[in-house]
Amino acid sequence: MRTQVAIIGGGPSGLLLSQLLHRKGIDTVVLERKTRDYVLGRIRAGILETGFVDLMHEAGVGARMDAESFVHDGAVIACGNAMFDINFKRRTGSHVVVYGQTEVTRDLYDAREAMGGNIVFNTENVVIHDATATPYVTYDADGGSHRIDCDYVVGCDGFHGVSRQTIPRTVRREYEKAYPFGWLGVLSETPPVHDELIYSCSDRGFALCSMRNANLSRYYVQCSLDDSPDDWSDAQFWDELKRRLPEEIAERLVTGPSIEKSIAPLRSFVTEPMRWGNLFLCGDAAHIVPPTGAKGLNTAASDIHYLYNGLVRFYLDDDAQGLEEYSAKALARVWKAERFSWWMTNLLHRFPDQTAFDLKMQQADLAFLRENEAAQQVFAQNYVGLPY
Ligand code: RFL
Ligand code: PHB
Repeated sequence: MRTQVAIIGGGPSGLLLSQLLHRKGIDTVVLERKTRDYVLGRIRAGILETGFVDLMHEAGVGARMDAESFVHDGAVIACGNAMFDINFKRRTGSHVVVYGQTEVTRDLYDAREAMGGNIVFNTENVVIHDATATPYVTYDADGGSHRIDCDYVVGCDGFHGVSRQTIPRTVRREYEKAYPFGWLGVLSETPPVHDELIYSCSDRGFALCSMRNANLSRYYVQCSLDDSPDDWSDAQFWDELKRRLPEEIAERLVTGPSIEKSIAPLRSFVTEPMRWGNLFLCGDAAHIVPPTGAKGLNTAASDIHYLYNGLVRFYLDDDAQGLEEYSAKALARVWKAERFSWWMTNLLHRFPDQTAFDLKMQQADLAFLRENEAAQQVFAQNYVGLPY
C-alpha cells in the first residue's frame, strides 16, 4: 500500500489530522491498535478551547458539537467553604466549550467513514522504518503482515505508543515529573451540581465537578496511587466528594449509580524534538499534562494545527518551511500549557510530604488569585487557551 501520510493512532489527534488532510486532497492511512468501540469507551477530556472548536469546523465536523455543546464563560475555584468565580469572558473576551472527547472522537470517526477514509483497526506490531530517509511502516492485521510506503509518518499513538520510542535515545531528550497521587473519576447520569465547573481544594484533597450534558456529570477526587477503582463503592465516592466541596454545593449534589469509574495517574512529560527526519509526533505521544488545567486534548489540537498547516504548505505550495518549524513552534506552546497545568496542580492538591510552609504558600497563592484581577486575567488567558 502507498499513502502520502501514514498516521499511527486513531485517537482524537490522528483522526483530526487525517480528516483535515483529506479535505485538502492529501491521502492518509490511520493505523489503530484497538477497535472503534474501545476507543470510544475511554472517558477522558471534557473541555475544549475555541482553537480546538475552530479546527473541528475546518475539518467539517462542527455541526453536532455546535448543537449539543455548552459554552462556559467562567469557572469556580473553591477552598473549604469559600468560593470565587473567574470570569473568562470578562477577563479575556473568550470562553471554553464543554463537549466530551468521546463525542469529538465519534464525530471524527463518522466523518472519516462518510468520506471513505482508510482506518485500519486491531493493528499489531506496528514498526516505523527508515524515518530519516524514505519511510515505510509495517504492521500485522487480519492474520497477515502489511507494509505502507509513505512520505511522512505521524505518531499520534499516545503516551504508550511506539512512535516516540522509534527516535533514538541519543536524539531524544525527555522531561518528566510524576505526582504522588491520581484522580478517581466517576461518570453518572445525574444533573451537574452547578452550571460552571468547580475546582475545589480541601483539607482532604482536591475535587472537581464537571459535566458532559444536562443529565451527565463527571466528578473527580484526588486519590492515592495505590487505590484501585474497585476499592471505592459509589457511596464512598459520593461521601468523599461531598466532604471536599463547600457545604452549599454538597447539599445540592444529586448522586446516582456510576456508569464509569477509573483512576488516572498525574504526570507532566515532554519529549524533544517532536520531529525526527520524516517522523512527526503529535499529542500525548509527545507530551502529557496533569488534567488539572484541561490542557491535554487542547495541546494535541495545537500540534495538529501546526502540522496540518505545514503539510498543506508542503503538498500544495511545495514549501517545506512549516514542516521545518513544526517542532519548535509546537514545543513553545506545549511548554506554556505544561507550566499552567503544573502550577494549577500545585495550587489545588494536597501533597503527602507537604510542610506547613508549603501549605501557607498555597493559601497565599489562592488568596492572591481571589483578590487580584491581573492574576485572574492570567488564569483566564491560560485556561481559555493561548493563541496558536
Ligand atoms: P490518545 O487519545 O491516547 O490516542 C492514541 C491512540 O493511539 C492508539 N495506539 C496505537 N495504535 C497503533 N499502534 C500502536 N502501537 C499504538 N499505541 C497506541 C491508542 O489505542 C489510541 O487510540 O492520544 P491523542 O489522540 O494524542 O489524544 C490525547 C488526549 O486523549 C488526552 O490529551 C486527553 O484525554 C487529556 N485529558 C484532557 N485534555 C483536555 O484537553 N481537557 C480535559 O478536560 C482533559 N481531561 C484528560 C482529562 C485525560 C484524562 N486521563 C484519563 C488521562 C481527564 C482525564 C481523566
Ligand atoms: C472533565 O470534564 O473530564 C474534565 C474537566 C476539566 C478538567 C479535567 C477533566 O480540568
